[in-house]
Amino acid sequence: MRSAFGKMKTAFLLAVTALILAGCGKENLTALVPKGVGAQKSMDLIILTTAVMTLVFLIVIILFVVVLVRYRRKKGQEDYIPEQVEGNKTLEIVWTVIPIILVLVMAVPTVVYTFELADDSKAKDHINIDVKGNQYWWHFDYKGEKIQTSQDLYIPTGEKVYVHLLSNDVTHSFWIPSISGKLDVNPENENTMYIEANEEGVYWGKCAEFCGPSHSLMDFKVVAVSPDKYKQWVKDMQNFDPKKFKPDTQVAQEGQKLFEEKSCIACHAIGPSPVATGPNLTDFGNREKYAGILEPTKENLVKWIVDPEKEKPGNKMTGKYPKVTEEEAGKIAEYLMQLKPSSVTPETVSK
Ligand code: HEC
Ligand SMILES: [Cu+2]
Repeated sequence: MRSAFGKMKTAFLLAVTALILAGCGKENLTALVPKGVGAQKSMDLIILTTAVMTLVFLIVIILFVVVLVRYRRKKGQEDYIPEQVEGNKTLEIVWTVIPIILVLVMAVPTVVYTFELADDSKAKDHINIDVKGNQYWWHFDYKGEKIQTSQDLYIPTGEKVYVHLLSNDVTHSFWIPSISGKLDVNPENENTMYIEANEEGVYWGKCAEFCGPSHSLMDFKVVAVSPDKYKQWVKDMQNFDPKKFKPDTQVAQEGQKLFEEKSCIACHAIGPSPVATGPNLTDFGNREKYAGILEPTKENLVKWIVDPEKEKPGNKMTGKYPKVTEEEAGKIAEYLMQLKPSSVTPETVSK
C-alpha cells in the first residue's frame, strides 16, 4: 500500500507539471514555444548555449569522477604523490584556448542575431508603428495610416513590423515572449526593432522593466492576423467615423453623453486623435482584455469605471474625473462595448 506521503508527492508533482504546461502554449506567454522570428532566434541561442554548457559540464564531471577514483588514497600507498604538472605549457594552452573557442561559438551568433534584430535600415519598406509606453498601458500609432489604438496591437503574419519605442514617463520594456526579445522603452531616446509573427494568434505582451506599483499589470496583446485580414482591419479602422457613430440603444446613447459629461473624453480619444493621455478607445468593443488585464465583461468594465484604483493601483485615471455611479457606469459600458469598427477581432484569429 502506498503511504499518504507518497500520494501527496505524486499529487504535488502532477500539480507542478500542470502549472508548467499551463504556462507553456495556452496563453502564449513563453519564450520556449517561439511563434515569431525574434523568438525563434532567441530559442536557437538558448539551445546552442545550453548545448555548449552541457558539454562543459559533462567533461568537468567526467574528469572529476576519474580523478576521484584514480587518485584516491589507497591502502599501502599512503605516501604516493602523483606526477605534478604545474607550469606545463601544453596543458595551460589547451585549457585556455578551449574555453576561448567555446565563448566565441556562443558570442558570434549572439552578436550577429542582436544586430540583425536591431537593424532598422529597411524600416521604410515595411509597416512602422510608434509605440508609447505609459504607466501602465501601451499606445500604438500606425505611422502614415491615421490609425491609433491602445492595448491590442494588430499586425499581419509573415511581415516585418517595425516598432519605434518611446516612453511618456519612466523606462518600460517592450516584450512579447513568443514573438521577440525585450527592448527598453526610454523617455529620451527612441529604440527600434522589428517583430514578425509566423502564424495567426493572440500573443501576450508584457512590460519587463519595473515601472511602478502596477508594473506587473502592464499587459497588452498582439493580434497577428493573415495579411488579408490585416488589410481589412486597416480599412475598417480608417473608415470608422467617430462623429457619425451612434450607439443602437437608448441606454448606450445616454452612455455616450455621459462619456462627455464626465470628462472621460478629455483623456480618451475615439478615432485617430493626438489626445493620448489615456488609451485610445476606437476599437474598445473588440479588446481582448479590458485595461490590459480584466476579462472583457460588462461587470468588469463597470467596476473599472467606478473604481479603477482597485484593479490597478497607482494608475493615472484614478481621481481625475467626477464620481460615476454604478448605474452611470453601466450606461457608459453599454456605449463603449459597442465600439467595434472591424469584423477582424481577437476571436477571428485561427488558433
Ligand atoms: C485623466 C485622464 C483620464 C480620465 C479623465 C479618464 N480616464 Fe480612463 N484611463 C486613463 C488612463 C491613464 C487609463 C489606463 C490605465 C491603466 O491601464 O493603467 C485609462 C483606462 C481606461 C479604460 C481601459 C481602456 C482599455 O484600453 O482597456 C477604460 C474603459 C476607461 N479608462 C474609461 C474611462 C471612463 C468611462 C472615464 C470617464 C468616466 C475615464 N476613463 C476617464 C485616463 C483617464
Ligand atoms: Cu512598464
